[in-house]
Amino acid sequence: MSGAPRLPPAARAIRQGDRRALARAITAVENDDPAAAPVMRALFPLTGRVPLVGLTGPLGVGKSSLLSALIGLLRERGQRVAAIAVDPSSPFSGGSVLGDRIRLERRPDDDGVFFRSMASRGESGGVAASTREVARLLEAAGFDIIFVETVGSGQVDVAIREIATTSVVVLVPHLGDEVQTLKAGLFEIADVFDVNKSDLPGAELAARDLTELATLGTPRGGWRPRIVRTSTTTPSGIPELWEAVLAHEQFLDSSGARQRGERARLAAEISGRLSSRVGREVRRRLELDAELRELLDRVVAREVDPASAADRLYRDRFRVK
Ligand SMILES: Nc1nc2c(ncn2[C@@H]2O[C@H](COP(=O)(O)OP(=O)(O)OP(=O)(O)O)[C@@H](O)[C@H]2O)c(=O)[nH]1
Ligand SMILES: [Mg+2]
Repeated sequence: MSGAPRLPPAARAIRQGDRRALARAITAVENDDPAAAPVMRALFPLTGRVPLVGLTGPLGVGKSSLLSALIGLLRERGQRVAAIAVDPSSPFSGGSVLGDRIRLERRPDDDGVFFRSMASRGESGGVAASTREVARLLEAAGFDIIFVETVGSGQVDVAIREIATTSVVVLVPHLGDEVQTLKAGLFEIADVFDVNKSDLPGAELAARDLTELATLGTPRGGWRPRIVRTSTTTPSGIPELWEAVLAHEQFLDSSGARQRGERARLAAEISGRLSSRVGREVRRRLELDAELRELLDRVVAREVDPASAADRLYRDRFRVK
């Protein structure tokens, strides 16, 4: 491995497949531990080459079951697969989250699979950034394909586009009303639509409906979303789902969209990090810095409105020169 001796010990251990070093680094990233920075810095140049496949969709549509089925398929093909499940922020949806863990972690003897659950803590920019960092660690550890399962606050996670190279939106037959109203939004997100639970009635109709919409819409960046049908219970359609993902990955390479997408994601990552950091700093200084506290006092006294206060702060303190 060229350059390997210059890696910090923790980064080298990750490259060599040390699972404990990998788990420790992931925890450090999740906790915003400064110890993660040198490891991330050293590994970054080695990353950005593997498919990062996002699975999103309403609660209970079968995302985790599909993930299990896809992992099974890819393991048979000899690929090393990692999966990150971004938990919904509410701890009270715990039942199915626990179910996910049980379903996915039951491969204790297989070192070609790695599964990690991550808490999503409010700020979606923050989740996207730390998910991408964890994905980089997994890539550096030698995984060939990385999956991310998320449930967004609006049922489908828009932030998945900031993470994934290919986004799969999973739906079920008889799309509910809320999904109907989301449809336009779904087309902004989905590279692949999967109608799962196609063992239930109505799957064909749902798939046809989506196909029609996909044909009518303008293809985003030259790609028309693929529509597939799966059932994890039968099981059926799993290889076809993977084929659709690969077709999109190949499109990214042949069209030059991969570089453009990565550039946009990295720009979002930098600005997301910067704005959350500036936001924290401003909140802290509004109480600690005498001048800023006085400004806040004046806003509280209704002498200055919040927008003018923000304008003034931006102008005086934060404008990028
Ligand atoms: N009939 C049928 N049931 C399925 C299928 N796939 C999953 N299920 C069931 O749907 C339920 C939810 O499956 P999960 O895989 O946990 O769904 P999920 O989308 O990961 O759920 P959350 O992570 O809680 O949003 C479980 O009871 C599964 O057994 C399918 O293809 N057909
Ligand atoms: Mg799940």
